[in-house]
Amino acid sequence: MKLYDFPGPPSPRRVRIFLAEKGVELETVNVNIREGAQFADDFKKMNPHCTVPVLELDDGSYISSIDAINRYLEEKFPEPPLFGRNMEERAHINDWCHYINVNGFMAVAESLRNSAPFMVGRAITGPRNIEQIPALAERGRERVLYFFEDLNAHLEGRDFMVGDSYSVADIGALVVVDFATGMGRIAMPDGLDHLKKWHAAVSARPSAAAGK
Ligand SMILES: N[C@@H](CCC(=O)N[C@@H](CS)C(=O)NCC(=O)O)C(=O)O
Repeated sequence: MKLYDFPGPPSPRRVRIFLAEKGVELETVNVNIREGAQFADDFKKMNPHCTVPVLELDDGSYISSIDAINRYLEEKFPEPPLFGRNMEERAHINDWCHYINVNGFMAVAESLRNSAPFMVGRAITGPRNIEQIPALAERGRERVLYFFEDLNAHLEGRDFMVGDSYSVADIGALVVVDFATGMGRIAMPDGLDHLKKWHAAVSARPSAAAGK
């Protein structure tokens, strides 16, 4: 296996933290997306969607969705389980991961990619240039604030997103919160104490430093 990676952006970090929690190190190739390396012909042959990360599998094929990558790694390295320990946990983890992707990750991306000067003409990832729509940036920002509120309500009385152990739902939520408050420049409002407590705890795990 080989991981095509780049430190900083949220998507590669989700795989990095996952690997760190498993205690696994993979051979890694840096793809500098700030310099446009995702559009190079050789890279496009591996991933026509022009995004990082990409995982080269043992059979020499490539996958690029985070969910597919982390599920493959879970099967390769089952311990500790990060997709749940039983059917019910797996169902709730999948449920939360979907929510986090659609209402968290996509909302921050909507806000950032439709407003940042360095993303002019790059409102959506991929090989085609797509123009920014400023109103979507405003809507994305609003959605991120709702996302913070929803996570805060869910995390009341909980140490983890699902059940009593750390999972991919915690990884997804941590990366989205850091993406929002970092690159996204959307501060977490005052008063979200459950979210802040959980965020401090998951950020203190050694894996949280991975992919930064
Ligand atoms: N395929 C990934 C998303 C990967 C992605 O969006 N990667 C971003 C970095 S976070 C990227 O490669 N961006 C390149 C670009 O903006 O051109 C998923 O399953 O969510």
